[in-house]
Amino acid sequence: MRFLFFTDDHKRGTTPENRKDNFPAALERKLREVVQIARERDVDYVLHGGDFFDVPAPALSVCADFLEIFQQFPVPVFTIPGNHDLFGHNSETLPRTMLGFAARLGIVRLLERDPVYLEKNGLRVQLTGQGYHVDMDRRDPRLDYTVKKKDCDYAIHVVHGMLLERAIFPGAFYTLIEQVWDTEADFTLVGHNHLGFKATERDGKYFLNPGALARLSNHPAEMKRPVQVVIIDLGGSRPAYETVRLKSAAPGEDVLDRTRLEESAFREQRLAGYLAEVKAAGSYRRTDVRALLEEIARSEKLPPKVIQEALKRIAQAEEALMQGEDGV
Ligand SMILES: [Mn+2]
Repeated sequence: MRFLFFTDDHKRGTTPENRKDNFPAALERKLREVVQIARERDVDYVLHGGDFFDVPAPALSVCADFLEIFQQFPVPVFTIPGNHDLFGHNSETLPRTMLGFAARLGIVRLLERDPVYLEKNGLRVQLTGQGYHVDMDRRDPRLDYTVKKKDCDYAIHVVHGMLLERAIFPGAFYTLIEQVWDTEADFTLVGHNHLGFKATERDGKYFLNPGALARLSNHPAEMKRPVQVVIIDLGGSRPAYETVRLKSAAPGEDVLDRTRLEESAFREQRLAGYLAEVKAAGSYRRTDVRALLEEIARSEKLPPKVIQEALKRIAQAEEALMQGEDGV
C-alpha cells in the first residue's frame, strides 16, 4: 500500500506580497504535478496535512479552479483542517468553511481521531488525523500527537501543529518530537511548520514534515528549502519512504522577493522595538490575539467560561470580517 503525503498548499486566488510571480498559476502547476506523481507512483491514497485553503472561505471561482484539480487525483484524498481553514482557529466553524464544503461533496475526506481502516493484499492500515484547534501545542501534546495502534499492521497519524526537532524562541507554542515518542503510530505526518524538519526515526517510528507546498514568506530558509512531497510504501518487508522534489517549483530566488526581505528586516527591527514597548507596558509575552487573551485571563483570574465566550466571539468576528471581504 502506497501513500503520497503533502501539506500546506494554502490555495488562494491572489499573489502574496512576498512573491514576484503569479502565485495561483504557480500553485496550479505544482498541484497538477502532484496529481501526476500520484499516478506515476501508483499510490493508493493521498494524505494532506492541512491549510488546504489560505482562508476559511475563498471566493467560489478560486475554490472551483483548485477543487477541479483535486478531482483529478485517481485515488481518495484524506485531509485535516489547518489553522487557515478555520474561522478563528475554531474547529466548530468547519461546517461553514470551504474545506467543510469540499468534504461534504466527497472531494476530500476528513480524518479524525476515530480511525479509518484501509486494506490491501492482506495489509491493514489504521489512519487517524488531528486538525488544528485553539489548544494545539498548548495542552498536553500527547492528546494531539500520539495514537494507540489497534487491529492493524501499521498506523499513520496526520497532525497540523508546530512539531519541532528542537526548541525555538521562548514564548512560542510548539511541541518537541521527543515529547511524543511514545506514540504507537509508525508514521506521524505533520503540517503547519512551513519549513518542515529533517525526517526523524526512532525504534522504527517516523516523524515527517516535508515542508509546505506553498512558499508564502521570504524567510531566508524558505528561499533555499526544497518543495516536495513524500511517498510512503508499506508493501515491502519494512516500511519505506522517500521525498520527491517538484520539478515545477521554481528556485526560491526566482519567486520570492529579496528586496522585500531587506524591507522586512527593517520592519522586524521596528516590530522588535514595538514589542519591547508592549512588554514594558505590561507583563504580556504574546502577540497572538488568542494567546494574549489567555494571558490576560490568567493574570486577571477570569473564569474559563469567560475565556471560552471571548474565543467564540473572536471566531465569529473573524468569520463576519471574512464574509465581507470576498474571501481574499
Ligand atoms: Mn500553513
